[in-house]
Amino acid sequence: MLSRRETLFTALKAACGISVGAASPLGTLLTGAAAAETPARPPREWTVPFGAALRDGPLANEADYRAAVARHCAQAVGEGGLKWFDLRPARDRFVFDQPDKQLEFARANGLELRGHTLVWAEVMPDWTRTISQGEAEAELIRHIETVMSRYRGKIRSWDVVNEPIANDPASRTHLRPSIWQQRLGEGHIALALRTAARTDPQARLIINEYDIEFVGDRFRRKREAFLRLIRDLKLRNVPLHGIGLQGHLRADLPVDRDALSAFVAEMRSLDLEVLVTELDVVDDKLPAATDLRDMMVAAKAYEYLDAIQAAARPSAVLSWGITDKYTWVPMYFKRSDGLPNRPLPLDEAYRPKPLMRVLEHFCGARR
Ligand code: 9MR
Repeated sequence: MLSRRETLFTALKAACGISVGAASPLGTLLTGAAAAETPARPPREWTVPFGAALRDGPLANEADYRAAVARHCAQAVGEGGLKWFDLRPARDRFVFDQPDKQLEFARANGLELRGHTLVWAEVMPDWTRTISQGEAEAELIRHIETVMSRYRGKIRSWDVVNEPIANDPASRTHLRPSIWQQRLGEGHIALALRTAARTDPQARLIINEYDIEFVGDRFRRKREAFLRLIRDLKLRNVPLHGIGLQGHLRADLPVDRDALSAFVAEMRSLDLEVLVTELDVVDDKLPAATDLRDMMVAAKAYEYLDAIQAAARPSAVLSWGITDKYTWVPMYFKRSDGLPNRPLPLDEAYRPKPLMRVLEHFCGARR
């Protein structure tokens, strides 16, 4: 009779063509109730710091949530809080309550808090539409100076610019439309980075982007456009220390291993650090069965992290949430069978899933 493990591997092969040897490292990582039984690795033992995005509701109201983050993470980042929409309800008001609370929690638990984000086309408050072309430069500078100086020496790594490349770039110079792009052109990116460097010379300045990793024409164009922007900034000596690969993986899309490794190698050759900033695995198209689905999610993250690791060790890996209980995924990728999505390292009861073991494998001390 087939063991549970063999049955799962057979199903995995049938569902997504991934062939896993029972004794292979991936096989060991993917299977077994052991995922739930393995004690969490204390964050201080991570060689690549692992972290997660924080959601403010449960952070304020749920002891289990706080305990899970403190137990598993060495880093954290606000899922919201530092975005313009949250921080700037009106032109003359900055509201720092959320990020202040995140920082307090991070510091109390020995976590490094990352800053997300200073420049992004999305979730801009309505009043920003009234910023004129003549005012845009001063407004952007004021925002970055005000926010970064408040957290100087406390938040040491910033997604200064988030998602600068067009969703489906028609050319290598095709950037995402935003009020900054409309008012100031591409120069707003260098302006933001220079302002950030002046405001906090010690901070690590990062540009963060998504959809860099898959097979397909749109993803190739996205990589090329991102690479063009990064090379251009480096060539002009604009301060930039690294890039963030968001890593919102689609379980149904194959990772372009060679292209992703080559991209990471190119970043390293430009002396840039590479972070994985928003890892999760979108499981809307996966089979319903929980065991199999969790394995497929973990296998996808393995495929991705292995391709990055083949070129360079990332300087941190953060998932976009810690528990399936709180995830953005159903906002865009609800399952048609009505089952809850399972994109994150811990299940809704805070039990580690196979994805957590994959993360421990890549980030853990014994590697
Ligand atoms: O997960 C975030 C969600 O809760 C917010 O409503 C949304 C808008 O602020 O942003 C989500 O986070 C996004 C991140 O900031 C940038 N990359 C994509 C993330 C998922 O949409």
